[in-house]
Amino acid sequence: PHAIHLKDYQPPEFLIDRVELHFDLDPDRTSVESRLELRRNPAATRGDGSLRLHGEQLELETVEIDGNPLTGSEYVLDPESLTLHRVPDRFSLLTRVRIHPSLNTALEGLYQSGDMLCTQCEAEGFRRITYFLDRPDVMARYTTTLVADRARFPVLLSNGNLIEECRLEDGRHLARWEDPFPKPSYLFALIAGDLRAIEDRFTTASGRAVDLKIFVEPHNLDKCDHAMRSLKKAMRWDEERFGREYDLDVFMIVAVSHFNMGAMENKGLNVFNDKYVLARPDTATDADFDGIESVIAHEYFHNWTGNRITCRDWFQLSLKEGFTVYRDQEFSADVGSRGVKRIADVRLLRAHQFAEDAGPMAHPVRPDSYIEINNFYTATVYQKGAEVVRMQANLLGPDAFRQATDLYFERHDGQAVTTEDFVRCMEDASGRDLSQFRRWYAQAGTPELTMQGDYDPAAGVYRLSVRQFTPPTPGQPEKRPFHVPLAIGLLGDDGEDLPLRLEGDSQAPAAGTRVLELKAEEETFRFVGLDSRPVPSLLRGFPAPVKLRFDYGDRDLLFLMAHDSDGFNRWDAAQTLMQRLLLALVRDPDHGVLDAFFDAFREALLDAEGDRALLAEVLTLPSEGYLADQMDLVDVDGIHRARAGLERAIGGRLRADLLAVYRANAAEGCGYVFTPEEVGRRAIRNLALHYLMQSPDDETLGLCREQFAAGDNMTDVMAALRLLADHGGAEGAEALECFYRRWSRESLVVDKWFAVQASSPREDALEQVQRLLSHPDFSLRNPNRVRSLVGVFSVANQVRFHAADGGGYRFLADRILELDPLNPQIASRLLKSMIRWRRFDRTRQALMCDELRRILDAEELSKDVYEVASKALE
Ligand code: BAL
Ligand code: ZN
Repeated sequence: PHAIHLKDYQPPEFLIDRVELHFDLDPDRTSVESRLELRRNPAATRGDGSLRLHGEQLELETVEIDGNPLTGSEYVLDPESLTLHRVPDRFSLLTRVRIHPSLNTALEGLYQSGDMLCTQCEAEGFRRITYFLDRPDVMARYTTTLVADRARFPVLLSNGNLIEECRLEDGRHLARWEDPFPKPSYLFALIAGDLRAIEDRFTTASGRAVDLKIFVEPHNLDKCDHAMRSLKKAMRWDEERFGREYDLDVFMIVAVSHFNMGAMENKGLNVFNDKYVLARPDTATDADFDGIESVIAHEYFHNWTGNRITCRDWFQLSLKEGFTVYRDQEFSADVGSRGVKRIADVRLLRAHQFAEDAGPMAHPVRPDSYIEINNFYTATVYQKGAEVVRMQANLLGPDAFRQATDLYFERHDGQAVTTEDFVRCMEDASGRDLSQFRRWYAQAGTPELTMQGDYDPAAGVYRLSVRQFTPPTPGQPEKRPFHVPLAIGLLGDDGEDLPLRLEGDSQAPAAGTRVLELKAEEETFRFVGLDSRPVPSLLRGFPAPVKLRFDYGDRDLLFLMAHDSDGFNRWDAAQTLMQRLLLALVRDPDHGVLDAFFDAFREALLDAEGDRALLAEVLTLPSEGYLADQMDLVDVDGIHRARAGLERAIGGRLRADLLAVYRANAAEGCGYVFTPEEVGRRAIRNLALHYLMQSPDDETLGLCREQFAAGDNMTDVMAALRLLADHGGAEGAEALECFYRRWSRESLVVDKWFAVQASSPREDALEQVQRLLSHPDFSLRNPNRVRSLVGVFSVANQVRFHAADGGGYRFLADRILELDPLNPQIASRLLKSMIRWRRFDRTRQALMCDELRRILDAEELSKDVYEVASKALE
């Protein structure tokens, strides 16, 4: 396999203006006829004049140019393309191919999921449907005709508006769809199935009526209300916040049970992993409701950021993904709790993106090269990309940022553009110079900011010096300084914010947060007019994707935790304290825990006034994975022992308080509602139960059993099930058995049942996971099921996956080798939990490397797995 480089980008030699597709659909044998109107691209700079169309796994039957059939000697076919030499400057090309959806286990292109047929074309799936210029900078208008058996596939959908429907002979029927907007092939979609829809209507700001339809299999019709509510909220929000209106007469969502990604933003026809559509209070948790709201919004927002304006090439993926994640984050913050949302997003970034930046697959937000683009749908492109947009929004301020996004939509509508075009709009609308800022797109790695503060009482000056350093990443041994926004506050003795007056300021600013801009490798900021030593509140709201090193004393952290006006930094201070304590306990199990820690924990726990969701975040210990990331050499067992020990100690020492919180936060009988307040109430209550169950007695076990049996909502039932299953014994087995019996027909709930067992820290977890491989409900062909068992075990069960005997590694490598021939995308994703082997002890290093080599030695490895395994061993 060879790498593709950004520096080699060339505009396409041909453009396609119109596409007419005709599908004769059958799961075993589908015929695809395609008519393309092609012309030479006047902007093309290079080429030999021939037309090379992408195509994979297609059985070619016919090729015609302007109605004249070509013979086999007039074109060249290879497994990846169809090349036509000597073509006119403008012509019509007809091809007819056969494909086999039921044999398509990779779930790219046209495939069968259950009884339906569906497509996934991003990034390069369209070439498995027909021969095409399958690259995002070729944008065309599509008309799609679908023909299928009427009884088996009564619903036939594609992009755009329905323009014709009729019955045909032999029980078949036809539907024709026309999409008036030019689009790249990765946004093509079709669906055929026996589906039902819930329908609604949305009137846009300018008065256009849009039909909204969510299609699901008939038995899921009662689980679509939350998705529909979320969609309407997202449509209104995008009008109000970004001035973006929807542009077709109909917006459709289809829920599919076999899906590699979370969802896909195909024009007018979003196809979703059903996990991000289906929810009823008794089948889905608060986290599921939350995920649905944000993914529905994310895909909808792509209509402007991705579809109307798309990417020139796949190196620009973050142009649409980073911006759209930023948009969905802001939406969730506005409709839910802004503080809690920011914490959740930063937790995710630190856990996944920082880890990616520190490993062998580290890459910039705009990568320079790839072997397989599917490997670059990463936390860096998505989450760090969103942070890069957020920094620009904050540097410009809300008004200028809105002007800049308006300019972007106006200037580039209908085009395929680059991240550079995006930044230029930010500059042109605001007059700001972002030349140094652009490094965020080009340089990989997480900058480390080392700060030092010192107070001069005689002068009343607080000096804050900041040094930035970004560690080397593969292919980038040295980094140049970033342009980093620093949002900072200073707290006085009473915990109130002080005015941040810099030396040279003509007037004193108001007390609060001030955004400084770091550009050099090292800078010192001098704050004047301070009567006593302030406590600095650094990086408020997490203004940049960086790591902070500042030598806080424990007392300062406790002070910030209690007083900081910035909720994010109150949480961060608590996390730093807990992390510090846990790492000390890893190094020395006899380190002991001061009473002051339990006192602060109790004080926060009993804060009746506070936002409960925020409180639950503050009182949750950093995860084992996150603690591992803070160590040069990961002590797998030490981390588990220390964290479990501290949880037990909290559960024991604060038993009475936790019980009181558990009881005080009982539901008040109004049934399940998904509001920030109720989500917060359930979160703090289940956290209290979690701590209590770390050293359970008859009373807490009884509470847990009661909650499991009585819970009318999946949030509470799952919380109790997890605790009972981890507790083990007859109780655990019984709860698991009872849960399975009740929910065995609800696939998404069965996923939870697998996941609970896969993430259990119980010593026999791997044996149990091995047994579950032979469970009749387990299938390697369903990505959600694979993720719930194999993915959860390898990502969310550090102590058992990294067991010193290497059993976890062997298990994962075996699954990857089984999966790779079926579904390379999923196989390659699973592999990512074994690539940071350098951080472990020699024994584990050797075990992981053996498995990586075993994988690389396999015959006919996919490009996806090859790229990850080979980079891991470089
Ligand atoms: N475009 C792939 C799925 C998503 O990010 O929306
Ligand atoms: Zn996206």
